[in-house]
Amino acid sequence: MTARDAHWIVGPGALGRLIGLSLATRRPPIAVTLIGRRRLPTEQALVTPRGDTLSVSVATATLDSLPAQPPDVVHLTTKAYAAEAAHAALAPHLPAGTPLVLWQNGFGCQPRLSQRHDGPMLCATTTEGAYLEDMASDSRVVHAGQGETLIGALNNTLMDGRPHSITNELANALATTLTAAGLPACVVSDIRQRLWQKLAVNAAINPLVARFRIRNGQLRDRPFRPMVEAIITEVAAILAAQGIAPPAGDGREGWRTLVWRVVEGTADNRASMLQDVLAGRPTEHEAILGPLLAAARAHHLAATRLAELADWLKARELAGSADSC
Ligand code: KPL
Repeated sequence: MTARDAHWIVGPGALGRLIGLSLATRRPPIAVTLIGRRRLPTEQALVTPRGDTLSVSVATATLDSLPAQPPDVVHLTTKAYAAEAAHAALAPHLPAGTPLVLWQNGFGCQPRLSQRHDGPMLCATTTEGAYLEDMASDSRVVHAGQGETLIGALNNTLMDGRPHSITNELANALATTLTAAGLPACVVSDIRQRLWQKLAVNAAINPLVARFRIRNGQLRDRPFRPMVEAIITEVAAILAAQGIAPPAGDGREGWRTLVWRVVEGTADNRASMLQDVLAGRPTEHEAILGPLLAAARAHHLAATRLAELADWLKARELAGSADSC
């Protein structure tokens, strides 16, 4: 990956726009094309965490009318439930060997796309905070909180166990590029673990705050605190059976520390799933709760609380309304 590479951002929601506009404002700037279902304005604005507004000109396109010039790297930044359809629409137009970076939450589409994509594939998980402002003009993203991005390959070894040099080189180059664009990134050798760790946090926070329409910090109070604790108990047992450890500490205590730290750090946030529910959009429940429930079934473990929340989120979607409480 070089400074002259062309990056396609497919699924330019808040995160995609943050990545695209950060790359495009880098010096020297990187060629970025934002590709969505509808064409976005080419004049975009990025509000930095310090409150400065940067004006950015980028190319834009749609999945139905892609640029003639192929990309050097594709970032798939759609919601998890839309990733596979977007990849299917895109794949016939990509030269074999085009690198793909998946930015989805949860652990659903990543293993499936790693089987399907004809080229090196990286996964990224990020704690950068961003939201779209001024939805009517569709041209302004706010970089609300500085975070950290971890990048790695799901299948990082060759048949003989040696590290795959292309994905390693690519991961290092991408981490350097993102860091230089103001999005600090590191390469990790255990991205599968990292994706599951983020999934565990999302499973303990997102469905509850979406169900009860509360900010993350309200989970610290009754009646929600015992609900979070009960979910952590289920998640800890499932992840122990899956061989996934918390980032620090052991077992249930390690997961408790992680979840409550994130609740504390994001106390004022409206979590992404709550935002989806309030806007009447589908949620990422399949990608976040689906893998946990499948693992619980496989290991014959109880997951009553997780299943109840998944049922509520599914029912809400079937009813086609944001108000089916
Ligand atoms: O990742 C998040 C989300 O909103 O999806 C958390 C960590 C829950 C912060 O709100």
